[in-house]
Amino acid sequence: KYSTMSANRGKLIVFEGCDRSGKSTQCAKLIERLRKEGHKAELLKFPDRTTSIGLMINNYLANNVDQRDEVIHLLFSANRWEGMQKMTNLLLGGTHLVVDRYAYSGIAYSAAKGMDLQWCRQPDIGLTKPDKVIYMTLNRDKASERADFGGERYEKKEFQAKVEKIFEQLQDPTYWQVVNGEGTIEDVHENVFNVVSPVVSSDCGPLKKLW
Ligand code: DGP
Ligand code: NA
Ligand code: NA
Repeated sequence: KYSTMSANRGKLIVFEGCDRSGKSTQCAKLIERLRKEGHKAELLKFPDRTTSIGLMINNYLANNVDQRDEVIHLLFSANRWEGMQKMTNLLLGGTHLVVDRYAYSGIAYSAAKGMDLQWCRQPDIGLTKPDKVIYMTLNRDKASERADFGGERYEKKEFQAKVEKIFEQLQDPTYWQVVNGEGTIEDVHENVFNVVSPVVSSDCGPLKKLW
């Protein structure tokens, strides 16, 4: 039975940032911590490569196939829409969601190719709005030295620099928090948890929509 009281709903915490900025590691640490503190919490990741749309995205990222920029943009968005019912159910049932990438990546990676930013925003209109976005930064030289960098389509230093520029444009201080990813995993986690802790224990009101 879903709670209709917004104070009891789960909170939507999204991690954003360039490739190899440490998002996935911090998402896993945060889930572990929230559960240890007695919260219900689930980890989600976009793109979700397990669906049939996700497999098409995976083939594109692995450079197995090409797609028009508009087509891949819409597939990434559709992949988020596929997850919406499950996300809403979990949030209304009181489970906090920690999400590794969301609509902001959708805009940043497509606009970095030179696509029109306003066009890029459209398909994600109406997705559930995060209660907090943790934007992880990391020096590009350090990011590119991390394991496996360069394996996929977008993992090129010059392209990541463009992505970073768009993320900076998208930042909204009313619900974004920048976290420097350069410390130890534990130190960065403490910074992340200090941001998330007040969010999970506060009344954020009813679920809202982008944009
Ligand atoms: P990840 O599995 O988090 O490493 O993401 C795979 C790659 O796809 C990464 O380079 C970021 C990029 N990406 C994530 N979401 C989107 C999106 O919505 N649109 C585009 N064009 N790229 C995205
Ligand atoms: Na990646
Ligand atoms: Na990752």
